[in-house]
Amino acid sequence: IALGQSLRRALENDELEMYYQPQIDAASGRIVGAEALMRWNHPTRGIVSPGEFLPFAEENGLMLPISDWMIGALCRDMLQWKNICANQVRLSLNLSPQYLDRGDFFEKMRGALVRYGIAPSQIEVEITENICIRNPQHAIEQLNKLGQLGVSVAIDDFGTGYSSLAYLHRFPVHTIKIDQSFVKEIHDEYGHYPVVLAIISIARGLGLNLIAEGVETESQARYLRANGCMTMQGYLYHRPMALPRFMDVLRSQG
Ligand code: G
Ligand code: G
Ligand code: MN
Ligand code: NA
Repeated sequence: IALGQSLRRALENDELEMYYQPQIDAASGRIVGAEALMRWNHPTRGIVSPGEFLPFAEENGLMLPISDWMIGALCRDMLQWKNICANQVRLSLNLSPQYLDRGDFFEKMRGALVRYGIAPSQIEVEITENICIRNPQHAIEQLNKLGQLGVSVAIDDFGTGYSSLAYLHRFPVHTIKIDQSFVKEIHDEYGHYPVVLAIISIARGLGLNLIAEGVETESQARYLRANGCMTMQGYLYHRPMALPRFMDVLRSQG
């Protein structure tokens, strides 16, 4: 339908833009990473979120060109912010399973990193647990390919999808992200939230990094921190923002 057609045009007209949401180390208060989130600056509808247009992209064969565009855009943006914070801020990007299914994603990504001179260790790729549903063996191969690229891998929305617990220790995974639905349930820092504690304990047991998403209140941050989750992402700290603002925020933390 109409959105699909105009999405094609949006790519050509440069209407897509990457936003950045900082990830904060609770101990130091410093920005240690940023998640890249896509936005569509639609000429009449204003800013459209990827939740609305990525499903169209998937159905209309636009996911691959959009992902290729995104990787180039991220590399160009990173070159700018590298001047401010050297290599202290890692970039997380979301890759759709469709993109990973394409045989040449490895070459595409490696090509972009080499072309822009970006160290793969500065990149984390977020995938959802559901990548394992169809074919766990294939998923392991894709994750191994990401590992060979030298980027790290985060499981996004952890705990909401297909339970990959049986595979987690076999996957080359570095980070799990506590889904915001679990964080939302934390209303009282003195309460007891067993699902959150279980996820923290899984991460600790497997030696994985942990990031809490959707942190909106001080109580949530205090509860997470008291229980050993030290990296936070959410409106309490920063909303996703366009590159110029993000660079201002990086500058202001010195
Ligand atoms: O930022 P927002 O809440 O609108 O994002 C909605 C969803 O879209 C999230 O689940 C997020 O993971 C996904 N998303 C955001 N940016 C990208 C992107 O660049 N690529 C892919 N594949 N998904 C994205
Ligand atoms: O699926 P994924 O986890 O990649 O999506 C993250 C989404 O959550 C983004 O669309 C982002 O805009 C949104 N988000 C980030 N922080 C918060 C928050 O504190 N509260 C809410 N409600 N959404 C958030
Ligand atoms: Mn994500
Ligand atoms: Na998530």
